[in-house]
Amino acid sequence: MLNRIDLRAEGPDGSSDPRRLLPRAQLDVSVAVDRIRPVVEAVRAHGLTAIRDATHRFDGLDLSEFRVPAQAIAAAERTLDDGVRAALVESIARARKVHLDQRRTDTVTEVVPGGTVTERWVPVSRVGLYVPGGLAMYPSTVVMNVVPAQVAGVGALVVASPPQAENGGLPDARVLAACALLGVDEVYAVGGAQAVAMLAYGSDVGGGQRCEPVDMITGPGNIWVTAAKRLLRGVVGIDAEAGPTEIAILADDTADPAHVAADLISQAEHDPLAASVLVTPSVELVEAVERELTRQVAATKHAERVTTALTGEQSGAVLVDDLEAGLRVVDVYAAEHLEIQTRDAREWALRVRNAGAIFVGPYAPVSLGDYCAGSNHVLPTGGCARHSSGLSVQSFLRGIHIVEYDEPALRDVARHVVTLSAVEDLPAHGDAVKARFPGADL
Ligand code: HSO
Ligand code: ZN
Repeated sequence: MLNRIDLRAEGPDGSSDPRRLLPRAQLDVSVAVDRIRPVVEAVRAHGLTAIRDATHRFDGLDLSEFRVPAQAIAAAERTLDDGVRAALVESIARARKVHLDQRRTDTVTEVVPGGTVTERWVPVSRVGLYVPGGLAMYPSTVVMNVVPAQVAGVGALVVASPPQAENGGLPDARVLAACALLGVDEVYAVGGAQAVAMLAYGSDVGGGQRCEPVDMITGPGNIWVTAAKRLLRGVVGIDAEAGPTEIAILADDTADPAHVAADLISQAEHDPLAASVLVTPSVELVEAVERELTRQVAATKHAERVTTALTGEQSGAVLVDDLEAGLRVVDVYAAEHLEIQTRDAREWALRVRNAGAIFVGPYAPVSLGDYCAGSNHVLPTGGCARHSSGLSVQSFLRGIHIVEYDEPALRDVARHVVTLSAVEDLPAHGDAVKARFPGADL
């Protein structure tokens, strides 16, 4: 089922580039940007009327008020199935525990006597979270975006999610229930590019209510939402662009093929473009995993999209000479999720340089991390793990430097400032310092 990529013949230097061998699916966001530009412009210019028009066109619903009433949010929570509530509560509690440990403390550095730089961590004031509706409807994603923002101290957190005809024009009930459990009470039944534009520019939303503009937008979305976020980057802060999900598994002959197959399938279930990659020196393991895939895929609910993902060119079984070579492969690939199922798994995990999150040993499958590990599931895809991390408390903080120098401390360094300003042919910079010390030879 998986493409076989045999790197053993390539020699011990591991020079083959798995980025070439395992091409990543590319979404053409730029075409979508041109398509949604008029919608974004209309919301900017006409606010509510444009949101109504777009909702009519894209969601097929005639709505005049878009703010979800507090009673509807509370009702969604009350009618939540007990098991689902318990699972969400546990997911929230574990995520909160981990994210509380990510809080930053301000630092004061005494650069010289009388001269200090304080780094103060200040949360973003107002954040908009986009929560998709339809195919990808994930209350867990509400948890993973809201928890770090709340722990960071974000003052106002608002959610936008498409109206659902089956829920009387409100967003999905499970999304509303997750908002209620997290204490988020400003929710809008707006989806697509019009939601991103509403969050970025602010708008009347009917019923005498208004959505004020946010400073930053996070959360996943379809190609139109991604395009709108790309278009509005700069007007507001935007988190990373999320591509199709990826799992890579570095395994040796100690791995259980049934677990490996189940984990490859679990992420393939998200999307026909999802990537599932096994990297191993063991031919026997690859063959056993193939047998398991055939058996398990036949029994899985979303067999069709799983099969498309597993057989796509973005997925494969990569044979390497040994785990050292395997480590080089997973580092170049820089997967969103990396599992290590080997002897001494922890030691291997600590040597990995590029991955969004690493899942160690037989009892830490990626799906644990998707819901209940405490870790965040909003992670860099498409090789971005080479330079970026997943969503965290830090994503919602800005480090502001506060510079305090007294007169002797400035006098002491003044000539260096004057020299550097002259080198850059910006003498007025130096003059601003000289103005403080009339008559001094600087
Ligand atoms: N694996 C997805 C997150 C998710 N899984 C949500 C289930 N629900 C991307 O990390
Ligand atoms: Zn998942």
